[in-house]
Amino acid sequence: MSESLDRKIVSVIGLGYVGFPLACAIAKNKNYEVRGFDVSLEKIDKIKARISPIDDETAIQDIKTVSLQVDVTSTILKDSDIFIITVPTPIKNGTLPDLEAVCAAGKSIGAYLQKGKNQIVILESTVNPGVCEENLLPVLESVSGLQGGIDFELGHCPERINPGDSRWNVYNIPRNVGALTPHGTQVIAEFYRSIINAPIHEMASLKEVEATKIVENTFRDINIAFVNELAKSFDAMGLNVMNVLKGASNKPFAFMPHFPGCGVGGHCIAVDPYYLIERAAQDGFDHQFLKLARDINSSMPAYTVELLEKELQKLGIPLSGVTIGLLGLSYKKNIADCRESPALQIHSILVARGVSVVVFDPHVPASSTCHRLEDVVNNVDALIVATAHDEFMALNSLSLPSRVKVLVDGRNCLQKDQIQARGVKYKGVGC
Ligand code: SAJ
Repeated sequence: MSESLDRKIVSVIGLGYVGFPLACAIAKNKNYEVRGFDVSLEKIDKIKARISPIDDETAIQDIKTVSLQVDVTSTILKDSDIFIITVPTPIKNGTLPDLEAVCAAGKSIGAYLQKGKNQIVILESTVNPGVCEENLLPVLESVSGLQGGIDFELGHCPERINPGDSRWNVYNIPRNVGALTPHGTQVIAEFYRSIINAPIHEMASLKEVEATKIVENTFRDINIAFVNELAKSFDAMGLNVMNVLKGASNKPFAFMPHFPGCGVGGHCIAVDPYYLIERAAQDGFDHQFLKLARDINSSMPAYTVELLEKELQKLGIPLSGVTIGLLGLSYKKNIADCRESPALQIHSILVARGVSVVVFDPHVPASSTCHRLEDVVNNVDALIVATAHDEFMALNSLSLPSRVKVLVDGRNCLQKDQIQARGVKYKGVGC
């Protein structure tokens, strides 16, 4: 590929919460003609109608003005100079990395790699150290018959999109870059510098770049596990973990607060540690600490149901005989994504215990059995808040019928005193 990046065709494979904002950002730079490939016809049709397929304010605005050629067939990748892979990297069978989408993208791209064009393939999806060279590169080389690092470049620039974040977006989040060759790292870094107004850090090792993102998210998982275990300990001790964390947070250095809750969901934090655990095991290392943190976080949905059962028992009410209002299905506040959501696990546990459950999530209407907060609270004996949606803050002032005996706040997001003042027993996670 020539040093100059003028008038280059850039293809983005995977138009979800990572790929779609990225495609829009690239299209805003007139040096690029942007193509988009996704297997979802629904996404493609929305984009063609200039409707964002994701709930992201920046992307919702961008799609109104940028030019994107999108399609569900990979022929749209033909003649691309740069291919960017932004497909999901989930887990399968509970804890195993699933690289199916990455390898499928590699097969599609491999068909369009041509000798002498010096094309670039960039993986943005979150993966463990080694995936680029051990999994993706062999697919690209076998399909194209070309050699990575010589006929084409392969690089990694881990995505850092934070769904629902109004401050950090694709344009202003710093990025790390690595590639098979130092020259490749430099060219890819220059490409990202042409679309992102934040530092782009060139790293010497492709595996170390892959490791940065896994480390970032595993760091978050273990810190959440720490406060979740504290919550269980302080529940037994009768201490309020939120007050303790608030106090610890006024230390001006060396303390970064995380908060306990009904569990860790999403396709990043709840998933990424398993990629590192599994890859390290291949080299004979057992990540005991990371696995323990995953076990603690995975125990929180059941712990939340336990808290409810204990509070009902204190009132002489068996769990099996009540109707529960489950408020929130998505894994994080004010978004609709339910992947790995603890709320879904809480729902399954309640149903397995023979409890009737009324579900309301204003961001997930299709899976809700009720569509107004008032209708939930007027028809249940107890409530579990599993997602801290803004809409649920109304519970701090909403009149609650005498039938509602207990409210378990799975995100410690409500005002305990205001709830209790209306005769409802409030129990938070660790408070
Ligand atoms: N959670 C807790 N306690 C906390 C923080 C989160 O229980 O203190 C739970 C959330 O409720 C949720 C899960 O963990 O169920 C994940 O929450 P998250 O805020 O980490 O949100 P994600 O999964 O969207 O993580 C993204 C990640 N961004 C990327 O991977 C690029 C992560 O690296 C960010 O740190 C995170 O956003 C963020 O900071 O919000």
